[in-house]
Amino acid sequence: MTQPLITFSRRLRETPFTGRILAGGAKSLTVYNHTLLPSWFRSMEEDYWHLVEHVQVWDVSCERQVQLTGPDAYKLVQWMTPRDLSKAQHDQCFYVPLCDERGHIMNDPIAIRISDDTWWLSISDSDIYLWAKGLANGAGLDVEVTQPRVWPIAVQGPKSEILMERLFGEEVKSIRFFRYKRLTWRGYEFIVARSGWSGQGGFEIYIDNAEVGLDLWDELFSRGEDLQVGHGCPNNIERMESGLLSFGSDMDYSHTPLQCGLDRYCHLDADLPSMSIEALRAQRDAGVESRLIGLVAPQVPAISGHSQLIINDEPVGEIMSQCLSARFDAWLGFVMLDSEHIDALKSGSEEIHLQCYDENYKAVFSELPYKLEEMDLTEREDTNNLDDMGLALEQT
Ligand code: THG
Repeated sequence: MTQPLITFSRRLRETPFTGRILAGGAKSLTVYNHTLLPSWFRSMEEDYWHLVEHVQVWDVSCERQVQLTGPDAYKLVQWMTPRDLSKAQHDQCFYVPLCDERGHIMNDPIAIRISDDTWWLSISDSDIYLWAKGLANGAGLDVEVTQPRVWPIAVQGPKSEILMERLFGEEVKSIRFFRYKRLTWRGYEFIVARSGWSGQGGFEIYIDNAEVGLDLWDELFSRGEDLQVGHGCPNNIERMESGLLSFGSDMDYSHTPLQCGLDRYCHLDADLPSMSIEALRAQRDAGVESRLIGLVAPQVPAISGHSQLIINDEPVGEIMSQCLSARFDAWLGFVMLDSEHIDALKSGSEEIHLQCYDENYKAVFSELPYKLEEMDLTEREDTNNLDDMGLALEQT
């Protein structure tokens, strides 16, 4: 399928690494926070296998930092999230739903405590800079909201620690999950966190100097040759298998974290000055009307934006994200489904089918994250070229 081109301009931001990812063979790009983000290099599947076996360097500059700095920085971030950040240490990162007064999700960034009075929100795809500025100014808070020139890059995959140690030394190994350290490379200090949008383990480096960042990027590749380091980017198949959510796809402004299985990031019994607490408590007590679940349909030939879910001949639910697993012969869907149907599927009183190109395939219910190894699926032997099926358009 021929895809239209995207026209670059100053509105659509390049990153310091755009030249590198184009030279590295990025075949498809998407736009995230008004910024270019590669979506695959060789093919979605080949990228997947390379990621789970080796190490990749990702340009995730599009995960922009919204900086809150000033005496009221904590007050502002805590107002925006129902996750308790009151005991945050100076080296900590937190995955946080940001929610409005109705409890609806505005974004799901990683919040990073930089210092006593500075926080970074490493945002997903919505304009939190505007929301945070509006809140701060409207409430007269003593906090400055800015978007500093910081571009995160990710080093992901099972060999990421070996590669990172070669550049930053042994201290890299002591960084715990969702913690960061300030580590020096060629005399320049970077924030290095153990985090990243894959289930394969790895690090993120917050580049705040484009020139040094490019040299660092090049050295990751030159020192990682024997590890088969490669270009990569967040991979839709891998992140679905690992149960990582994508704001804008799996959930949007109309959903609450309680509908998305993000309950563990909502401290509803704590006495927090968060604007969403009351609405979320009410929703918890009343029960959610619909919820994000996983479906698995074995033996589906392709994915399609026109697929539908059917219970008792009626269309139900909404497919938020979908892919064909690389490992198993299975279609995977993240689906927003009415709670009534979820109960009926679990009890076995209803069956759900995926209707794809006029064929019906029985789907199996799963909570997220999936436990695919336990689901009695057939391992794939073929290597369908998924990109020929317009997958690049779907999997973003
Ligand atoms: N790294 C950085 N910024 C980001 C992302 C990132 N901004 C946008 C987007 N990704 C934010 N969304 C997520 C979603 C999930 C996770 C991280 C960011 C994640 N979740 C783990 C999980 O669900 O297993 C663990 C979360 C936890 O236990 O705290 O990693 O990737 N810089």
